[in-house]
Amino acid sequence: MKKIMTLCLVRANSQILLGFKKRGFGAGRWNGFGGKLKPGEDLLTACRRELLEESGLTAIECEKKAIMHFRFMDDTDEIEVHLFEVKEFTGEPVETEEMRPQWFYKNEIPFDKMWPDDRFWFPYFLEGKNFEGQFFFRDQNKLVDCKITEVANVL
Ligand code: 8OG
Repeated sequence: MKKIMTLCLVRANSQILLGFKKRGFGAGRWNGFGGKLKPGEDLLTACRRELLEESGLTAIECEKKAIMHFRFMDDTDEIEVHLFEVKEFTGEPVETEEMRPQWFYKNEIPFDKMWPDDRFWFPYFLEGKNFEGQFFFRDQNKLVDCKITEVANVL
């Protein structure tokens, strides 16, 4: 089965907003904001909802930047993550029970406290590229294979 998720990265004043995940899948790591689609929900609606729920920000515009496929050795399910970028929003970041938000400059991104694949694809995102990625994990801490391709348009 395929689990479809959104991931939203907010950019403002040369900084990226990340949230420290306090509970659930990926807890203890910094990440963008996102999660599973609700039944009947489209990607954009889910992206805006998750961003608001987890950071307190309302997206004015979301731009699709990437599609990433994650497979784990001990799990037949595949995770498909749709990455969006938000450059315009209203509101101020607020800490929620799930996430503690913080702005980071490009050279301060805490890759050693993020998903292990992020250090490979973040440079594409930071350079404004669209891309597709395939990632294969042994477990949640060990990435064993990764392939990233720049694309003109993300489907
Ligand atoms: O609903 P939940 O918080 O469990 O959603 C997980 C979030 O984590 C969702 O936004 C998708 C995202 N995510 C993965 N894998 C990876 C990954 O390898 N790197 C990053 N940066 N985010 C990921 O599911």
